[in-house]
Amino acid sequence: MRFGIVVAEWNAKITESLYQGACETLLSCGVDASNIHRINVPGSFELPSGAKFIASNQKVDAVICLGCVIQGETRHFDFICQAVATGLTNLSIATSIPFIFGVLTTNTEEQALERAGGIHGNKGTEAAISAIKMAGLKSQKSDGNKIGFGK
Ligand code: DLZ
Repeated sequence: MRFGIVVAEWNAKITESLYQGACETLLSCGVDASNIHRINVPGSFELPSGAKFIASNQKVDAVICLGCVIQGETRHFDFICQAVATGLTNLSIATSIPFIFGVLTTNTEEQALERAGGIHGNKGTEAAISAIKMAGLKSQKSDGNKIGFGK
């Protein structure tokens, strides 16, 4: 399987840890390194357009979107989180490709670090597992209680 990974550069220390978690998980599940395609975008707000770009230019089975939005004093947080969630949902529904929401939305940097390889695990790893599961839906047959998208 082939995967795209889009990484937001805002809060880069955290998003790089998310990337490491996602990449290591894909590799440990048998994905060839040559089948992992990474691009960077400036911030989480640009994740949907980066994800659309990679899906249009690479033949991928799923796109993992990694970002970290930390609550500040202004309302940026709300607008960015809403835009990413809606953008990725719309892409997933409009195409046959899963777009995975690997975005931390936290009150503090400490909370983000705890979820990027800290005491609460690594959201990048979880995102990669979701991507593998969603990409696998295409090969599921619809039989009995199992519902899939395969013929
Ligand atoms: C502007 C901004 C702010 C204030 N905070 C974050 C953040 O916590 N996480 C993040 O990924 N991006 C942030 N950005 C940048 C926006 O996502 C976007 O890149 C800019 O508004 C340009 O469109």
